[in-house]
Amino acid sequence: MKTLEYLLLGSAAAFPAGAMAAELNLICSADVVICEKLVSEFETSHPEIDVNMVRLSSGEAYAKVRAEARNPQTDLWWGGTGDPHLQAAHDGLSTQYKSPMLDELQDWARGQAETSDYHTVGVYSGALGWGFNTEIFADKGIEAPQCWADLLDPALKGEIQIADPNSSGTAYTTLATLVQIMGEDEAFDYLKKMHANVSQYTKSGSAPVKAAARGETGLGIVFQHDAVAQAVEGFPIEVGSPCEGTGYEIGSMSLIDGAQNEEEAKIFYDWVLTPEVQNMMPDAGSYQIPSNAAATPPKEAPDLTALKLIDYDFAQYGSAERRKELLARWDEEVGSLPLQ
Ligand code: S7P
Repeated sequence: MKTLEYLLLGSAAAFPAGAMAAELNLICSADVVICEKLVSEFETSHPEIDVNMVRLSSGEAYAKVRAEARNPQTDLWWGGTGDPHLQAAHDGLSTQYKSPMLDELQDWARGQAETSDYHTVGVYSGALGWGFNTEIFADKGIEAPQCWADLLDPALKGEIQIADPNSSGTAYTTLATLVQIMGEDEAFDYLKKMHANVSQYTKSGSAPVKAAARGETGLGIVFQHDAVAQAVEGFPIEVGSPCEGTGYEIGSMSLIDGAQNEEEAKIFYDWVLTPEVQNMMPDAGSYQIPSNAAATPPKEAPDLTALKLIDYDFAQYGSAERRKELLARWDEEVGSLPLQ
């Protein structure tokens, strides 16, 4: 992400003429604003390393890492929901790394490392829910939804957006959450009924609440922190947390097996787990709970201890078999239905 001008002028003191900058090829699966902030802060503090970053949704990132398995072009995958990181670990696409920062992390972040035999680690956490546009709801006289069941209200016809779980970790977390709350057959019945209210399945997980913020749809099923981000920006968005309970993510990070720039990847890995870096996340509109126990959770972040969280089974729903099975069933029974 360095400009030509920087390379020619700004780095002159750091690099003798003819010296090549070290590189890091990074996939970033959180919101693009935080991805760009992390890259620019890292390059400022480590001017010797030039970061090539691509922003991809969690499922797309997994697909890229998998497609590159024989000739890895990616060194490090930061952010995005934990399930596809666990699947990558299971598939041997990521490699074991025990960061010296591990002891500083919250139990849930270390737990993610233990579940994957240290092939991935938790970087942040956040709960699923929705954000709805209070002006659209008031104009149309729609009651604020309290529960997953309320999203089947015919008054919401054409007013819901959610991402496609094949590309989006947020939407896969929703699918896995509903299966854990309702049972698999009941969850698919529910999703087929809710389909009548869905106007679009987006590629990225946070797009639905961005659309709701701009008045393009009434409600987006998203991580609550992504709805908070829109409300903080001043959009008429209210955050909802389902009464039946809800799932949550352990956003994760994985070092890619066979990375061409493994040393640089480890430098970024350790750096991004520090409290100083995690405390910068709200500056980029990112309101998840940080994984370093010494970092300060943003004051705007939903208080996860006050929510009705399910005991999300990360090992099962991050397993390659279960994820493939649920996505195939979603394609066949929900994704194939015509939009109204
Ligand atoms: O915006 C932050 C965030 O919600 O984005 C990640 C998400 O998985 C990326 O979007 P996709 O659903 O498109 O994969 C979350 O990990 C993160 O909290």
